[in-house]
Amino acid sequence: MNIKHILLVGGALIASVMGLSSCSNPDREISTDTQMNDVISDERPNVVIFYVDDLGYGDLSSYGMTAIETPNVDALAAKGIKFTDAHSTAATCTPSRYSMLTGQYAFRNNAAILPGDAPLIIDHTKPTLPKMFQRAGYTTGVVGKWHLGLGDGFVDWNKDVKPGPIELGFDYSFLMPATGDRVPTVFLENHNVVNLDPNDPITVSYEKRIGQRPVGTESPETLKQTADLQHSATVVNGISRIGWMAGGKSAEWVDEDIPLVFTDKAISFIQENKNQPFMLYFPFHDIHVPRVPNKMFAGKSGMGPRGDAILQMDWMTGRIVDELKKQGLYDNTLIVFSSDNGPVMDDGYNDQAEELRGDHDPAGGFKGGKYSAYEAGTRVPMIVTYPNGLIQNGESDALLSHIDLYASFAELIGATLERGAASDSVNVLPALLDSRLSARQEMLEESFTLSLRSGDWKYIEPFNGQTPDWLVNKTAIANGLQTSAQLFDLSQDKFEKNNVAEQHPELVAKFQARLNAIKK
Ligand code: NG6
Ligand code: CA
Repeated sequence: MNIKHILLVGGALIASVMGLSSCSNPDREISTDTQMNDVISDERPNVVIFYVDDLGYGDLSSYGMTAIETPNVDALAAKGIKFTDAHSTAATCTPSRYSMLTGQYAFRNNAAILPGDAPLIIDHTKPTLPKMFQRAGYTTGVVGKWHLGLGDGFVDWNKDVKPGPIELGFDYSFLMPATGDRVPTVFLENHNVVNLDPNDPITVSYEKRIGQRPVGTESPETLKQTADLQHSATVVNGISRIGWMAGGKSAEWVDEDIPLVFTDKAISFIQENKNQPFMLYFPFHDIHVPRVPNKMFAGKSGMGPRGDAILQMDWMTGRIVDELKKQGLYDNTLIVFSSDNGPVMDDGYNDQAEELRGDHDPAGGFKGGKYSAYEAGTRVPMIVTYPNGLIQNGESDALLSHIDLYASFAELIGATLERGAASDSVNVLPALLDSRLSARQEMLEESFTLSLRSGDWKYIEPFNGQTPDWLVNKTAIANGLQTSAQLFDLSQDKFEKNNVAEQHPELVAKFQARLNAIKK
């Protein structure tokens, strides 16, 4: 380990002991502003978080997929660290993102999947991951799917939409407000809807039908894909959505172009900020439903739109990584590539994901998938690259969670955590940089219930609560929601086939006591 970069931030000496090899970017002179004075040098890395939506552990060729190739992501895996026991914090999107950006478990704030008109669920007066980067002098950006709510409860899409990412510490944001399957189907740049015609204002309702657009239940002939009842409200661009929307015609997105728009915005952000350290959070819409790939990828995977969306996601990753290389930034950028939860085949649209998957196992053998308390709910692909800072690349079985990025990045950039910030986040930076090192001993997995890993043991808390109707009807048991405790020894039983709770009542009691303590 060598002390490579020393800088004075706000008068305090911060020495960051990273294993950085020589890296000198002549452009990388830090500006002198009120936060930064007497700067000696700033070689702190940029940070890019590629956060794919619903990508399963087995959905990359570097993680065993044979049906199609993901060469751009595989190239990252080949040069970086490929984690085999890394986890999203939760088995669904909103709680995962909540935890990554706050360093706190989502259950502490009852963060669950949000409707498209929900208020911002992160308290913007509290510390956040992007604010931590900002305080340390980084420029921060988010481009992609948000799904953490916007506004204070009465959002008017025709005015400044806030609070949102800007108030949470992002200098720039370009968003899909919720999900691709939820209205409003418009982009938001910073505080405003893009291309909105003031004479055609947008209204959104999750309660009742509004507007003149067709709805999926009445006009199936207008649809590119049919959908379940939940996804059969307002039709935009031949896709019926959850929720109703009126107005905003000129602002509607075209689903097939979303990958191009997001990729271009990310590239512009990199170009504009190449001269100072930046953090870019890039949450993909892919491979979430509705899967409506661009014509470059439609029909190319042989597995239908879900496979095509994987190819599209890989292409987007490649373009952004290429831009980092073109700008001479790649070597000094720490890239995290991962997914917000496990895989799902049918998530509401008839896109034949199941019928066309052939032998492909999106969960890579693990039990469950998106929504599930079993491993495939949160065990996701995770790759870290950072040529100037990696100590040892290769495969790592370190146990870690995305909730740890907050504390780990603080260490990476020499920032101190504010009091009370990121209280559930553990600094696992050494393991992010060295594939030989372990990280956590214990880790929580959130789903509709809670699971606790302790080394190779996995405990699933009994579940007696309520789930949404669509989950109860379809898959509650398959998702690990049982009224009695479940315990698995993953060292013998990686795929959670054999519940040994009855054989180990003392362990079950210990796990439950520990969970209760974490909850407090
Ligand atoms: C569910 C939707 C599902 C998906 C999910 C959020 C129904 C029946 N299902 O409520 O399609 O949108 O929410 O996915 O409405 S996530 O990856 O953003 O968590
Ligand atoms: Ca998701």
